[in-house]
This record gives sequence, C-alpha cells and structure tokens, in this order.
Amino acid sequence: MRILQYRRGRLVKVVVAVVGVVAVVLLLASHLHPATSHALRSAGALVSKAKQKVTYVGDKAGNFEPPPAAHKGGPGEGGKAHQLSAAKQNEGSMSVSEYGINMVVSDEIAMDRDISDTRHAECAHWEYPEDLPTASVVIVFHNEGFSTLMRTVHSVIDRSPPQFLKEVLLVDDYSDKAPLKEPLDDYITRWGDKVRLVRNKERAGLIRTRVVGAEEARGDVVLFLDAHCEVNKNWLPPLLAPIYRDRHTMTVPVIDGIDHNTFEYRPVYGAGSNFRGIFEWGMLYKETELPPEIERTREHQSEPYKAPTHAGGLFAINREYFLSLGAYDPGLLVWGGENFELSFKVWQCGGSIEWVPCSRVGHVYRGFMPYNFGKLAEKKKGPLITINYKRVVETWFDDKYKEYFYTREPLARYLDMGDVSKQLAMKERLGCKSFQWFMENVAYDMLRKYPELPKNLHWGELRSAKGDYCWDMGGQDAPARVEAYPCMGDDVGGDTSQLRNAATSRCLDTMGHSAPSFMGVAHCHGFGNNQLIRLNAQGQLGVGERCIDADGQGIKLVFCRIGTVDGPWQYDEKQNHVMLHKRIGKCVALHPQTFQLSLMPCDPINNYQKWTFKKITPK
Ligand code: LR7
Ligand code: MN
Repeated sequence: MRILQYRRGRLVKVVVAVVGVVAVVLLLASHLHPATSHALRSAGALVSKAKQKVTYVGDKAGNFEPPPAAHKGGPGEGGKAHQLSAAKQNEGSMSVSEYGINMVVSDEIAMDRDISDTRHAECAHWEYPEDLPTASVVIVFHNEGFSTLMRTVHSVIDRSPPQFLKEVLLVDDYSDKAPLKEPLDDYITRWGDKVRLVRNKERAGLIRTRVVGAEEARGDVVLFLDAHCEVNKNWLPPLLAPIYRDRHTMTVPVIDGIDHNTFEYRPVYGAGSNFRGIFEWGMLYKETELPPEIERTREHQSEPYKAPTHAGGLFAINREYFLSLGAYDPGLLVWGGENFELSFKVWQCGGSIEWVPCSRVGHVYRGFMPYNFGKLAEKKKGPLITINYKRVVETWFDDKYKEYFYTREPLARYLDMGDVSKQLAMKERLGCKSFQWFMENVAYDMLRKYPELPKNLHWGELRSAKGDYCWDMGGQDAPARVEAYPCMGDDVGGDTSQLRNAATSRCLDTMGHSAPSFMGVAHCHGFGNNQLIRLNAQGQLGVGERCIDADGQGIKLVFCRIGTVDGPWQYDEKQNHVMLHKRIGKCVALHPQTFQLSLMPCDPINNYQKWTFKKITPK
C-alpha cells in the first residue's frame, strides 16, 4: 500500500506548540500564499515520521482548503438568522406546519449563502492524499421543501473538491409535491451529469430508499445526507481520508444545527469539544463526551476518533463494503434504528466508525415529522420504530443485553418483528463478534451513563383502586356541581345522591409533559405510552426514558439520575397496595375531588392510596 494514513501539515504542530503571533502569521500565510504549502508539506512529512504517528509514503498530499468565501451580504448570509417581514409571517408559519421548516425564510436566503466556519482552527492545516476515493453524495427525500433540498446540493457542489465528487444522487421517495416534479428535473440540468435524480415507483421509506441510492451510485464511497443540510468548508476530504486508509472504516461528520425557523447556522458543539454517539437501553440515540481513554491518546483536538454509533443521517462508507454487509437490513421499515443496525454490523463484523471533527455539516432540526409513514405503517401493527429496534436487538445483542432492552421496553417483547434469520445467517457467515465484545471494546463508556438494568418487579398501567369515586351532588338539586367523592358504601346508586362510576379507576400518566413536570392521572387507555409504568427491583419507577419521584409538592416526572438505576419506591403488592416513598416515608395518594397526586401519611385502609399494576397487552 502506498499511503497508509493521511498526514497533517507542519502548521498544525506550530499552532499547537507556539500559540500566539507566530501561529497567526502562519495561518495568514497559508491563506494568502498557497504556494508555500508545498514546502510545508514536505516538512510536515518529516515531522510526522519523527513522531511515528503517521506513515507517509510518496509526495502526493494536498490541503484542499479553499480561499475564504466572499461575503455577499444577503438574508441569512454568514449563517445569520433571517426574520420575515410582518406581511410574510403568516405565510411563514403555515409553511412550518406543512414542512416542519419555515420555507418562506428558506426561499428568501440565497442557495449558495456563506455560512460560518465552525471547525477547529487546526482543520485548515490538515493534508490529505491527492488520490482519495470519489464520493457519490446520496440524498433521499420525501416531500421536502424545494429550496432547502437545492441548497443542500448547492453547498455540496460549492464546497467539495470536484475531483472527489463523482456525483450528487437525488433519490425521490415518491414525493407528491409539485415543485419536486418537473421544476426539479429542470433545475438540476444546470449541473449536467454531476447531479442525477432517480425516483421510487412507490413509497419505500428512507431506509430502503438509501439502499436504492447505494445501488445506483457510481462513486467509490456513498456519502449520505438528509435533504435539508448545508455542508461546511472543506467537508469532504476529511471524510474520505479514513476510508482511503481503511475501506472498512465509515466516517461521520460533526453535525451543526440550522434553525428551522430562522435558518441560523450554529454549532451544537464548539470546536474542540468532542462527543460521540451512544444509546440508552430503550434505543434512544444519545451523545456523550469523549471518554478519557480516548482523550488521553489524542494528539490533536481535530483528529478523528472512534465512536460506537451515529445519529443516522450523515455518513460516508465505501460503497462495495456497504453492499457487502447487506446494506441495511431489508426488514427495517421506513424510519429509525437503521443507524444502530449499521453501526453494530460494522463494528462487530470487523470494521469501525470514526467521527471527523474537521468535517462539519449543518442539519435542519425539525420540531416534528412533517410526513406520515403511509401504507408502510398500516401493514405493520405496533409501533413501527420499536419493531425496527427489536429486529436490531434480536440480531446484534447477546441474550443478556436483549433483556435490558425488554426491561426498558416491555411491550417490545410482543411485537412481530418478522424474520431475522437471514440477518443472523449473515452474522454467522461473516464471523461477527459478540455484543459483549462491542460493549467492552467500543461502547465501554456507555455503561457509565446507562448501567445494566435490574429486572422489573412490575410493569403496566398503575391504576388507582377501581370504583372508589362516586359522583355526588352534595345533596343539592339541579343545577348543582357534581363532583367525585369517595363512595359512602357499596350499595349506592338509584336515587341516592351518589352514583358509583365504575370508570373512575384512573391511571398514573405523564400527561404528555416532558420532564421535569408533575405526573397526573387520566382515564386508563390500555395503550401504554404515557401510562406504561415500570417498577424495578431497586425501587426505580420509570416511564419511558424518565423517572418518577416525589417531594412536598407532588409526584413528579424527572430526569433519571445519569449512571444510576435505583429509586426511592417500595410497592406493597400483597396487602395494602400502597406505593411508599422510602426516603420521605409517605404514600402516593390521589385526591378524590381534584384528582391531584401527592404524598400523604400512609393509610392502608383508605382506597385513595391503593394502586395496582395492570399488565398491558399490545393493541
Ligand atoms: O419515508 C421517508 N422517505 C424519505 O426519503 C421518510 C424520510 N425520507 C427522507 C427525508 O426527506 C430526509 O431527507 O429521509 C431523510 C431523513 O428523514 P428526516 O430528516 O425526517 O429524519 P430526522 O432528521 O428526523 O432523523 C434522523 O433519524 C432518522 C432515523 O431513521 C434518519 O437516520 C435521519 O437521517 C436522521 N437524521 C440525522 O441523523 C441528522 C442529524 C439529526 C439527528 C439526530
Ligand atoms: Mn433530517
């Protein structure tokens, strides 16, 4: 092999070692006099060799750093927030309900606007091989806004060295919006063969559509982007270089945020603060600081580092390698979980994932999903994303770890995930490593945040004692307020002033609020979701990703304490059915009139403190 690893130019060393005037002068020099870079490059090779860090053979490395962009000064230029005139505000909010993105704002911003360079200062001084593999940038889309989609393409064309950009491949996942038909065909002709468009004949979902893109692509590397991105300065070579070094490495850019309302471009992480992708046991994607084990070995803040997983949308992988891994599991539906499937597959079957700080890409985070899953969702019962997770877990986790997933998502056990035997056969055929190996060698920092889960003692709806409330007119005639009171006896009804309401059993419910907030009660609906409560063997009461705690004010939905799985609760299942807060020494009570929850001195006789767990069956 000629070049085993790409190398850095000497300037990096200088910037790091001699902070101050010298660094500034050299930084300027590199921008103003591209000719100086050759001399520095050779010197860089010597420095690198001396450090034994980088193996460099041959002379062909380049910096690929473009000159500073011209400031045009239009709306949103420089990545600044753009506000609509009063007259257009209404139209703007309507487009937000349709696209999840303010398309009126987007339409007023230039397709080729300049954005702020959010990279670490070192990034301008890295050098990469001149014969990097070529990339097909694959953008799948379903009913996206025209200008955000096209701005994505413009940014790729404008900010990629043309010799490495084989093409931009747009794959239309059966959109029905008019601008994405002929106007799109017409618009892309300006780029000739460089931008191609293929269209699905029916809705396939983003996961399968990406596979269509990979099959159709002509570049060595497929580089996926969402349809509402703007790539940043010199984003491409740093993503291709690790793949050049080893085609079993997939690379992930650092994702910046683009505001869905103002199109302000701003980093989620500042330059030099490095995070990597992990997950919690319900398979929610998370990011965490680089663990000290990795930090210690890093020479530069800007160098790529290994990561267990990625957010899903933006990454580069050798095309043939991707296809040789079966691309994505074809059993995955529409949206979600594919990021884990690919990550576990890559890692466990001998590849690796690197996050690349010098490659920054902006992504518009939408407040909600502006599309539905169409017919694809109707065919499958049960929450489709959880079905995807289950396929991934059943394929890649060892038994011990599968239990953590089912502890956190008890209903998933009952979902029909289809057949994964082909996936398991491939895992066998490729001789892939165990999940234990992955946890020990790759995601070792994850358990520090999300430790192994103790078993659930109970899970399901947490119901207040049934029939304990009676509608009571307080002895008055109509018109009077009817309120619920504890029933006075068993035999009420008829013309007495109390009417037992059998439906008054209520269930503990997050009320759709996000933590921190108060828990409430609502009519038991049997679907789980906000009413699916779990009590584990260490006294933690959980609902979804969150925990339930209490104080003098009430019963609260809180963030679970990171790194812990215990809790303050003790439930008396056998006798009194009270839920005791051990630290405070009081029990959960439901006020019979206001339906407010609070902690009260435990009163085993009183029904309004009695709770029962009722298992939920999938609907
Ligand atoms: O049926 C569909 N068909 C499609 O072609 C649904 C969607 N799509 C397209 C859509 O137009 C878009 O271009 O697929 C792309 C991704 O869909 P988004 O933008 O609605 O997804 P997201 O940004 O909300 O979600 C993240 O998780 C997804 C899980 O399957 C995908 O992996 C997305 O690519 C991913 N996005 C990112 O990782 C960007 C970073 C943000 C985060 C986290
Ligand atoms: Mn997206």
